[in-house]
Amino acid sequence: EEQCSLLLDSASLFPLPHGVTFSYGTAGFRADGLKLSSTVFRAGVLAALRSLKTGYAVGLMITASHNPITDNGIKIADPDGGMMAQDWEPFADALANAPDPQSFVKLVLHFAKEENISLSRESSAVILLGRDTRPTGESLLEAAKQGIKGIIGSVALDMGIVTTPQLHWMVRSKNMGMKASESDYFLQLSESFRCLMDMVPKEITVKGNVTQLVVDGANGVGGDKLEQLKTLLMGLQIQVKNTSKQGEGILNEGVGADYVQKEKVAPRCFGPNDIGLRCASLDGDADRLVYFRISKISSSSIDLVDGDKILSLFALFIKAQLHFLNKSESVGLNNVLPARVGVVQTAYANGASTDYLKQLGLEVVLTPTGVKYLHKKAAEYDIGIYFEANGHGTILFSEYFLSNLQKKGNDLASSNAGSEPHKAALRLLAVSKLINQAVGDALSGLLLVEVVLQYMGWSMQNWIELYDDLPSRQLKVKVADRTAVITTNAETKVVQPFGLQEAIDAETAKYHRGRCFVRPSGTEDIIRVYAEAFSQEAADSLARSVSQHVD
Ligand code: 16G
Ligand code: ZN
Repeated sequence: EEQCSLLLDSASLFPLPHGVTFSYGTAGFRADGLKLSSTVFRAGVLAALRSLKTGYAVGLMITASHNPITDNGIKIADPDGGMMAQDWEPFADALANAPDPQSFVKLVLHFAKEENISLSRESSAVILLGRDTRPTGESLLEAAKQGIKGIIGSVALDMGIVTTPQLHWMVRSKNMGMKASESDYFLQLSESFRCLMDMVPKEITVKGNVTQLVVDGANGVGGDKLEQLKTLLMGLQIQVKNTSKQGEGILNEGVGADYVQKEKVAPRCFGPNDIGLRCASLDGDADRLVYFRISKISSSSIDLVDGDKILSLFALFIKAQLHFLNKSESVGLNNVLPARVGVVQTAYANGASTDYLKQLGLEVVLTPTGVKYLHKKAAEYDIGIYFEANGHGTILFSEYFLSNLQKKGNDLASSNAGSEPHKAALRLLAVSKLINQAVGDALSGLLLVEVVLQYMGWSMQNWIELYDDLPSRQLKVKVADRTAVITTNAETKVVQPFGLQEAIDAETAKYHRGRCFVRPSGTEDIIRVYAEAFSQEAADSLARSVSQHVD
């Protein structure tokens, strides 16, 4: 009764805007920030229910990532720090689109009953709130708090302005009974980074300006956080540009990882002074990371090091450590710690990267686009490394493997301290603390890249030359109804409309090393076309001709 009238009253304060349909989509609700109050309020209620259902804290992040500054969005982090379980998405959609307060409350009560969620005074939900730097963030945060308050006994903990991965990390850490503040996050990253740096072999001579890095903060939250983090780091000189300080520029406008990766150009505020340097770019909420180098020939063109190449660098490093760890002459065969390593990519992964990873002897699997799919797959392995070409990714370690690794590390510390296997165990343990276990994290990813480059003694050039990307082209096609295109096999094959896949196959067959797929975007009202071939002209032409079949 009391619960019912409380919800009804507060829901009335956040009327649904006219003519918009909300969909939880690939990465939460996204829309014009001024039209999102009702959605965010309702997501607050949803988060409280999710916390009640699971018995743990959940997260609520207000961000629209790499999208324009006027957009905003909201997504829920589950107790393990990952994305909200997919089986709750239909309910999220229903809640967000309930036409009036009455039907909204009815839905909530019905769902709570169905899911056995008790809405009594005794139960209490905990929700960690975070937002990025968008101007609509502050008022949307209030709407979220109202939604949380709408469920009796719920507590909102405001984490302030944070990166998306920081919030996911906090949720995970809190639920694991660990310290979970921002300074704990910085401490964990900087300490595990230092531990890895201390174990960089001394004999390795570093070629080129290996400790110098210039970072594009996308005029978002990531640049500012990196400025804070870098004061705790030794052995690395980081210059941050586009930090969102007054007057520097606008969030995601001509800057950021999405822009750099899709347009293959340098972000704003990068120029002749940066030619040849190792540069990195974060996206607006710092869950994506790409590297690039401004070419010596023309400052408008860059050598891009995308998520695939970051993944390849990490895979190489992990593989080397596992090799040292299991060197039979030093540990005895029965002492080998087997690890099932899996690499997870999407259809957007450059074909050259997939070839490279397979040639390393790694198991490579594809999933549909979207972190929720990659993450889930990667979690099936002892060590699962996943990356989208756009720069979102991380390395997951299973609890089982980590506890064995810890044991093995302890054994080696007493029997063989300072040996290669011992160091390898310590390195892997440090990586598991440095790299975000909840979600892809540009800041922790950046630190791992930097330490691995130093470990290998690699310059930017060495990394770029790991393999040559096949030329590719991405196009968008506006269609009346994007849901008309249905795909299968991790989005590599079209099943509907009938005949489209045959047309794609026929076009693709015309090109040496041709590969092409189309899929409906999960974030925009368009169909995306991706094509790859032996030359840029061929990739362009393949993408163009397939686009005409989609239209
Ligand atoms: C979202 C996803 C990203 C994916 C992109 C695809 C998360 C956290 N983010 O940004 O992983 O690559 O959508 O967008 O899942 P699209 O469906 O429009 O191509
Ligand atoms: Zn993002």
